[in-house]
Amino acid sequence: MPANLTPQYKEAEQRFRQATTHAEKLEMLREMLALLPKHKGTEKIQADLKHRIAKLEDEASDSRRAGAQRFDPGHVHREGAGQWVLIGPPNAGKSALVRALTHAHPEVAPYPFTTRVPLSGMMPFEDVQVQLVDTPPVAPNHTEPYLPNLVHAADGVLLVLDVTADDLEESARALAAVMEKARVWPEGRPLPPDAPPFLLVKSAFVIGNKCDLDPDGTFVSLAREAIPSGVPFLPVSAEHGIGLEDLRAVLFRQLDRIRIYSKEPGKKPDLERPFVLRRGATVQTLALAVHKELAERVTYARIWGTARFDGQQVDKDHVLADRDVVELHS
Ligand SMILES: Nc1nc2c(ncn2[C@@H]2O[C@H](COP(=O)(O)OP(=O)(O)O)[C@@H](O)[C@H]2O)c(=O)[nH]1
Ligand SMILES: [Mg+2]
Repeated sequence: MPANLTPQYKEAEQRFRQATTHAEKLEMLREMLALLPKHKGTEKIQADLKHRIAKLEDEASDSRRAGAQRFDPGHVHREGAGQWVLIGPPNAGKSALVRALTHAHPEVAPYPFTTRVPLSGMMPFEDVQVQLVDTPPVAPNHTEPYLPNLVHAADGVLLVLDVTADDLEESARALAAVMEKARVWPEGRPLPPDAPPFLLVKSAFVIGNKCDLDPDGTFVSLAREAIPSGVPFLPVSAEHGIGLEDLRAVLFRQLDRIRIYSKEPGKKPDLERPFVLRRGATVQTLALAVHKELAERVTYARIWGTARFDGQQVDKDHVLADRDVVELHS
């Protein structure tokens, strides 16, 4: 009997393959189980998923018993709507950007190698938060060996450059080498015919920082030429706040997430803390985010928000839209 797997299930499976940590793998397996159509044709897959989930849960409790987790600079626990990692040459202004956009306080200094380990901060945007990860510099003769792992696991990459630097092409090459090691290809840049297999295509932007030092735009246009084509270029000034409000919006929108406000029957929706889900998420994905057992029991929902709906009843496979208000029913 055919399994008839849905596109949402296949996407979850794809993300499972990309997951680098134990916790992410577990999360994706649970999502796959919730999204799997339950019928005779999928019984084997159901059993297999349950087996793998149980195994990972056992391993997690074993390692908790074994004591404190080892510190791994190549992994930053994901928080908020999504994670962007900033990479760039020394003194490009990575730390200054994270300081300006978040409440974190990485050290900003006019000498290189101030930042030794990744440091993350949460960037507020409207009613959500986006995670930014500041990292040690990428120099042609030295790169922290764990950087490619950070790039591989993030949702997107910001290539931060100082537009006034005179070695932009060399810096761009060093950054491209990190991306290559991470097996990440910038979205929008045409894939070469000899591209290696298993490349992850990810959002990437070049951030042309210190444009306050370039009032007539000369450096910015030279910088645009120095960087690979197809990667969007955003001129900003971390220290003077130029372009930062637009950058916040771009960083959230590019994550392709939707915000859903859940409500209980007869009560007002919780408009303070939306659930942030991937675009394409269904009523059932929301149920999984609310509580994993609810995902098994949910049968329908009532939706307010998108013009078409006003408390209208939809089934559990209904695809949600940004800012929908949803009441789950089991
Ligand atoms: N003029 C100007 N200087 C900046 C800007 N952003 C950072 N800087 C300066 O550049 C130097 C390096 O900044 P930092 O954030 O530590 O760079 P990082 O090594 O990439 O983390 C510091 O002296 C900052 O004050 C900016 O937008 N404009
Ligand atoms: Mg720094």
